Amino acid sequence: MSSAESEIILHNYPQSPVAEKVRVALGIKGLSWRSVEIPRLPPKPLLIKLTGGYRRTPVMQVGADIYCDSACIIKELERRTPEPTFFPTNDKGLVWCLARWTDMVLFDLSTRIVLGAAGDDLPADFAKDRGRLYFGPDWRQSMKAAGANLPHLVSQIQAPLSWFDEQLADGRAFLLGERPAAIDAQIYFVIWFLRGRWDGGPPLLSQFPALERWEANVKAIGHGERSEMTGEQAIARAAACTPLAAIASSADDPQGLRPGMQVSIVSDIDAGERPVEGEIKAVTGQSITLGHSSKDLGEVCVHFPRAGYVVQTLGRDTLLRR
Ligand SMILES: N[C@@H](CCC(=O)N[C@@H](CS)C(=O)NCC(=O)O)C(=O)O
Repeated sequence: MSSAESEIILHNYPQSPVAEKVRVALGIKGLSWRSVEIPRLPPKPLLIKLTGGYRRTPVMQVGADIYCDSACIIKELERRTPEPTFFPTNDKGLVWCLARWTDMVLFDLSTRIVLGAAGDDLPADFAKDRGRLYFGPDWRQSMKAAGANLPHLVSQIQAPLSWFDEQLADGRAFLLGERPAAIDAQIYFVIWFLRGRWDGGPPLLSQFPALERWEANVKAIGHGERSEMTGEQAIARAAACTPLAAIASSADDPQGLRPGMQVSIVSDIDAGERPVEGEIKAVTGQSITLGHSSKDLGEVCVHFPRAGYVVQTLGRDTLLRR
């Protein structure tokens, strides 16, 4: 494989907290990577062409393989570059459970605080897009309610912040000890978001000295070695490469999913997102890979986690969600 084929490309934009999670993860591994800056708001034609419809940030590309969702990205980075490991202690399974909680509960709470506090100060197009994405169909009402309930929401984030502070109180450099781990990035991005995007962030965080010391340690890791690339170059890269995805399936898939089936996949949150459609290339209990192709792109494989996503065989008309 040529070095270009194995080059890591991250489709991201500077202000994205979930992209910051992955940038720190790349820093933990000390990796070189290419950054494609994508628009902060749709339309995102080049990204959508690669993913087949997934519009969230970030997306990782390696050749003609496209990895959607930070959980999928972190798993793939660990597979491609096992050392230094993201899991320096024997707690990998528990750490994934915790990371799922930070993605769902903690990040959701932090978006409610940041967007609820910003309220009418948000530009109208941004409020409309993120409102629907994070607050659901009745987003105007829910976002107003978040603003009105800010003291309650802050009370809900205070406990997790104190748990992190407790974990770090013995002076350790990182959450699991002296070596940085995936979970540092998977928690840090929420702290980065609260500090950078909400006036109340810095005074709240100053109540947690061990957490602030850790935050500085994580910040000092940096983002690895980054260089820019254009979206057009990323498309050309995908077109020039063949996807790696191996055919994999398990006999006891609860939905009977198998390679060759045509399916759609979308987040299980009602966020108004467009499902990605394609043919299953590989499916396990943890991940699913769909193949899709277009004239100027050739065949690409798009990888998703299984947890948090609804997969449906095409032809059924009811979308199952949580
Ligand atoms: N579960 C996804 C969540 C990604 C997510 O919500 N990212 C935010 C940015 S931080 C987003 O996509 N916002 C809308 C956008 O960028 O268009 C992941 O872990 O990657």
